[in-house]
Amino acid sequence: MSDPISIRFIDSHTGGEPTRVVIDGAPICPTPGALAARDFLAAEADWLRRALILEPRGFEAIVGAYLCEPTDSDCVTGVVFFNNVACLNSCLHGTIGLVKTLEHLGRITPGVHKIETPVGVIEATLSPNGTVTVSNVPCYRLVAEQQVEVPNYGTITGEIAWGGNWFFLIQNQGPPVRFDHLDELTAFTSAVSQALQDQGITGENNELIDHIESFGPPAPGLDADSQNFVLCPGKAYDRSPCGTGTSAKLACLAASEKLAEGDTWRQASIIGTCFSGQFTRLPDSQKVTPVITGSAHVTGESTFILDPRDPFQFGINP
Ligand code: PYC
Repeated sequence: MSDPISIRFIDSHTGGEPTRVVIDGAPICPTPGALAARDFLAAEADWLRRALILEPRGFEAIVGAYLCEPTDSDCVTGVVFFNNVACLNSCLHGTIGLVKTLEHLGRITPGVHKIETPVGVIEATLSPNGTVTVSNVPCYRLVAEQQVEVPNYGTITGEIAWGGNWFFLIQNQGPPVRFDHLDELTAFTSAVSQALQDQGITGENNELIDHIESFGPPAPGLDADSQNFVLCPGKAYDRSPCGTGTSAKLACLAASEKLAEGDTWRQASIIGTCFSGQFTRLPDSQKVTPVITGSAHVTGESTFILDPRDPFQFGINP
């Protein structure tokens, strides 16, 4: 029987949404680049994702981060984020958590840091006051009014947008966007997700729309323009306002001219935490560059032991 494997990691949360950054013990991807690392993780090292995120060591809301050598030497690191079901295209709450983790490790100080992801290079600015501002990849609205027939809910109309992941954005339909309606919101957005798949409604190039966002007015007392509930692939809800989701929202607001370039949008999450965002328009294009600001806190550092004698070495129901 082989020896136990030790995996060192640092945990943080961004607006309540956890990020687990692996800092030692992971298998090393032989090819540089975040895209190559995503393929490597999926094909050769999915056990790492399962061991770190699934119970008994994790739970469904945690997003893991695997660091890799970037192809672009201007980048401080490459990263692939993953959750309870697969690798993600991108994750901005995770990026904010990663930046605070790199600061905690003494690898970076306040300033601008480029990070390579599978969907492109993003730029994160760590401020002396501890907040992190991420300039995202170009984002855009693909469809302004997409109808989908959702069993038990009827016709739901939403926007389809790219924010680094594919989103279906629903405004003022379904259950109230309030924390005490979590179960109904999860059931509603899961039904929308299934209906989109069943009816062949996708992002560009037939890509799966794997995040569903439901928006409503902010709860009284919240200093925000809107409150959201975000269903992630794997059925966990985002405790943060979702950075890629807020980017998709900004792309929609830009496309419908409901927010001017440079103006601030404050997006509250279902638990009441906030990201603020602005966008700039890209020349000769319908695309925008969203810039999202949030804060994260390191919550712990630890080592997992994966013991070959443990029936749940790689998680329950891997
Ligand atoms: O913040 O972009 C985000 C995100 C994606 C999935 C969970 N959080």
